[in-house]
Amino acid sequence: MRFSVYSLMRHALGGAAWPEQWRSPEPRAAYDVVIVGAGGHGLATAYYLARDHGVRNVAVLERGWLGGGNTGRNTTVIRSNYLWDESAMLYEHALKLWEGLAQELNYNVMYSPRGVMMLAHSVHDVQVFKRHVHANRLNGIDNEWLTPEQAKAFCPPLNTSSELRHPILGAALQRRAGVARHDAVAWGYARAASALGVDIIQNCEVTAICRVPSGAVAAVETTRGRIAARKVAAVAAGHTSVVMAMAGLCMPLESYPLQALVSEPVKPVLPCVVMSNSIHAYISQSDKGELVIGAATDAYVSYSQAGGLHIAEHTLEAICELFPTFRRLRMLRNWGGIVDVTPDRSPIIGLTPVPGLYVNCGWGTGGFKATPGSGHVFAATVARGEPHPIAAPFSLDRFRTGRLIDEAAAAAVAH
Ligand code: FAD
Ligand code: PYC
Repeated sequence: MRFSVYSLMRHALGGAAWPEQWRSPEPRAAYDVVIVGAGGHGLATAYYLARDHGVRNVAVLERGWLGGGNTGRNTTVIRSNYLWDESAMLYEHALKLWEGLAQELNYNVMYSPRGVMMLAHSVHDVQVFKRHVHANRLNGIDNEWLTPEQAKAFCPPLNTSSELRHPILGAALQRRAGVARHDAVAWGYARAASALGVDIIQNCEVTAICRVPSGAVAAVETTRGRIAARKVAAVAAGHTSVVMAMAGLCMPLESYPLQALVSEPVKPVLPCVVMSNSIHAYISQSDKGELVIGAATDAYVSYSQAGGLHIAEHTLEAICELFPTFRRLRMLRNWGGIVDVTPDRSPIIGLTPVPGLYVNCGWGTGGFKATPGSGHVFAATVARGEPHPIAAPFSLDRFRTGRLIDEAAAAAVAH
């Protein structure tokens, strides 16, 4: 059964048509779907392929370790307060799945809807966030406007003094939004997918995508040998451009370092997530007690998994102005990830010009929140060979047609 795809392809190609460079060694295995990247999105895709579409002959190939990419490096903010209808549908679909995910996976992903508050510091901010509040409510998504006094009541440590260099003029609050435990999400999906028959192979980097003369994908070359595949789904986050180039595709993506840090752990002091796009900082408190603080992307493209120190310093200045009591805390550790950013700051989910090759990428600084929804609609897209209705607007083709989904203002941190 495992080798049926390979045998069929050999038969279809009549042996002689099989390109010389692939003839030896023979593929070690053959799958209906090979997923490149065992982050949350890749693992969720595998899980929903098996659960909803009966596609269980699936391999998830990971060059490092499971969840060791952005999934294990992010600051876990989950929200669905995006501006445009297409995005609202996508992120709200994900938020609804988050609400039942621990039960679904029988794994505690520690989803905690403690509220995400976005601060407005200028007339422009106020206008933009109020526009989001109205747009969200028209889409049935909770979001409300708070005065500075109401923001202070919701988050007592917040400094709402009018003496601030960037005073708080109000805030948009999504109460159903919150945080989760990032690595638990990867492990939860991995365990559930594995239980349904999916193979998850770590330390297995995809180094080439092999295509038959008609152009369709047929196999991937990896550091552990060749693996035949009827379909290949690239879910490689910051390295998507590299993977897609293996199939001759140039993607509308730029890769940037994005960094975060945590303080030493303290008793519960911060009841919600607070974000400030204007001054480039956001903060929450993990269940371990650490204050989780995120910064902006670096200004330059890079594959280095570490952001500039001056950017972290700027973020800490902003945090200390917003929360003067946190000045006394020490930093425990910092880290970075590589995020892939599209021109309109919205993801790409769907088919590609290469038959059998699918892509899920471009989540930039904000894909963790989408993990369940992304996997769910991408699995349907890969299984059926046509876009799931929620995924359809996020096609690669939109960069040709010009039908972009500009979510720059909803991005949590400036980039
Ligand atoms: P990843 O988890 O990166 O998985 C991709 C995997 O592909 C990696 O494990 C990688 O090793 C593997 N891979 C790459 N190339 C190959 C290859 N050739 N062969 C095999 N495997 C390969 N989003 C939010 O919604 N909220 C947040 O608060 C938030 N904060 C963030 C903070 C930071 C510091 C960072 C870096 C990101 C943040 N994000 C946030 C963004 C979020 O982390 C990502 O959008 C999301 O995790 C992407 O998930 P993924 O599964 O697509 O990618
Ligand atoms: O998209 O909400 C978000 C986010 C927070 C931090 C980084 N991204």
